[in-house]
Amino acid sequence: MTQQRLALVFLAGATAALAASDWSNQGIVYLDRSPHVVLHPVPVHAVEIGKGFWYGRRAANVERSIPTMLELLEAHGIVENFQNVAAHKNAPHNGPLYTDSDLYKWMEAAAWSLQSGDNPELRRKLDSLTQVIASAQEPNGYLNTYWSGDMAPKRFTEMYRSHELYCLGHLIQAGIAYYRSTGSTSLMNIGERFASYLAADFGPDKRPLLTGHPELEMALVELYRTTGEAKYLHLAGYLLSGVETARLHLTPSQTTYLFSGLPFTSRTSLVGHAVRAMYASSGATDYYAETGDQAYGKTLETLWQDLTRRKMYITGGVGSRSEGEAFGEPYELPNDQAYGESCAAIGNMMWNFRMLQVTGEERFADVLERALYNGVNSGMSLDGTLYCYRNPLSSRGDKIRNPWYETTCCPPNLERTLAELPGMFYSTGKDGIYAHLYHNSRLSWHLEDGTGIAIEQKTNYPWDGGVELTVEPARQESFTLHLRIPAWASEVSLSVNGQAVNAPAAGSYAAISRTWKAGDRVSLRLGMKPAIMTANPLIESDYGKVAVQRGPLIFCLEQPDQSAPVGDLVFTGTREPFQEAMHDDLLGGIVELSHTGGVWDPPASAAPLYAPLPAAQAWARRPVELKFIPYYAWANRGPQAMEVWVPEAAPRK
Ligand code: FUB
Ligand code: ZN
Repeated sequence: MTQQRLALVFLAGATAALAASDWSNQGIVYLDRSPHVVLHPVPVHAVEIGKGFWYGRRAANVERSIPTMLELLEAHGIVENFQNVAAHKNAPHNGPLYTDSDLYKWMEAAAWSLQSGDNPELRRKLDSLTQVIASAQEPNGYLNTYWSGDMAPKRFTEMYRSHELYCLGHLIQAGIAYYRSTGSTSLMNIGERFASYLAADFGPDKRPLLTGHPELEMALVELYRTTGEAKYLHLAGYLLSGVETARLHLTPSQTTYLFSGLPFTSRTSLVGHAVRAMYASSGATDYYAETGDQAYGKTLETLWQDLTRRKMYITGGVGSRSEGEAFGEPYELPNDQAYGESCAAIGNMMWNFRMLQVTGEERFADVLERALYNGVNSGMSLDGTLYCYRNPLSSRGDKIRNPWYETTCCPPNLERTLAELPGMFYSTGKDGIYAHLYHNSRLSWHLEDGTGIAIEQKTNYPWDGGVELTVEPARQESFTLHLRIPAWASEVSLSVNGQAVNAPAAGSYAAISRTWKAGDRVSLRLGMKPAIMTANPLIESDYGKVAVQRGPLIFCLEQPDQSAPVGDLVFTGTREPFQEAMHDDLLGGIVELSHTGGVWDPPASAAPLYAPLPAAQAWARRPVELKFIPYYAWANRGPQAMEVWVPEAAPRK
């Protein structure tokens, strides 16, 4: 344990209800006692992220995003809402009715960030905010600044839209994060008091309850894991059981949109509000991890197939329609109109992270990584101060990044995701350890038999697919090191202490079983040949188009790098190679890909709207070089035209 962790253990001694070793050992989800999982994620503090891709993103998060977001939350009166309720001032509520959750999400981000670097000032801020929040809580545990004062009589009467339980879910998650980072239960206790009130007063034989916006389900399961109180697991099960459709007079269109209010196990496809569906699926996976209820396992698999075969963008983004922030029909994946809310891509990651722990199957890590590097990563600007709410895959140059949104759910969600990221790198399993993500980093943890282990990764991932790992068990020990071989890897080679080992196929974990000793070296090479990707022909918006993927990154054409308008460009010569160049001074340091292409000449805008085929075929196109940048980096040079899917055409004279 580092000095900093020791200091925190000491600091927390006075307030921790559970044993110190307990809280500091818990990951972003704590599965050590969960009977139906294969893997157990390591805590955030166990992985120190070294220089490289995520180092800069996470530094911007801690140095700029987290501090400026608190200033904005304060400036918009979000903290004041709690002060007003505490002071019984019947003042107008600031922000939308769910905005308590934005502060809670910010607190969760700040709390997880403490595990990668203590910050006494931030801890003091979290403590003082905790006091403000506590002072707004009612004696029976109820807490929501919107449904207070004049609105109090309407509590629990409009749960299809009230977000009372959604806000509580975020409060509990923030409290758990703070507990796991410092041992202080003060914030978690506030959430627990509210959850305890719900468990006592609501249920099948009592008052009916509905999450309306799923979120509380996963928070309750995590609260159960943290406190051992079974009533929270039962409450989560009751919410997922969706038995209150009739008592709450819910209509079919409500239960579709809300992804709540019907039995989760009756769902056969992803419909309605995308964030709600992703959070519900995450909560249901948590519930399955504790109960092993096969009906949940079956439904989760069905929904995952629906997601990955019919409804997910190549960026890992989800949610096709602006109207209702919703999933569309199968294969309805428009590029410019894409909703692709940052929160939905984060929900996709959260769900796949949980499915990975439950099953140990690599396919879930692939989706997690796809969303992380692309549809989530695009959500925050490189300097950490501007955010995307929508993440389209095509743009004519609309302004897409803003410092603040009236509905500001995405910015603190992105912040908490970056803060907790080290907790997604490794898991332990009964026979050894699993590496899911690659980056310069050092793991300091232990195997499940208690043997200490450190793993040093040296790599330039995701720019380069070479990863050198040095394994340092505390004593010579037989176990299996499972290394993820992503499905995208164009070639794979593997050696241990210089001796080649049979590498498994892409899309699996390489299981290296041996007696390990300190200093053993593993060399992994993942081919990152740029791939020209095509879409299922049923995706109308991508028909006749190609996208470019290299390693985990999806690329795009952005206007500043092109010699002609992006909308006039076509991809040609699919057998020709890409040129790859690392530019340290472009967009924070990226690999840029160049490929042959064509441009309409004269420009397409000069062509008639419709023309007979021979006339169109005679339309000239001159060769041009296309320059691709990673998708996540777009819109960092102001609003710009951009395309992920580029029309593909045979070369013409
Ligand atoms: O409703 C609360 C949050 O605001 C949702 O998660 C987002 O999709 C946005 O609607
Ligand atoms: Zn959002």
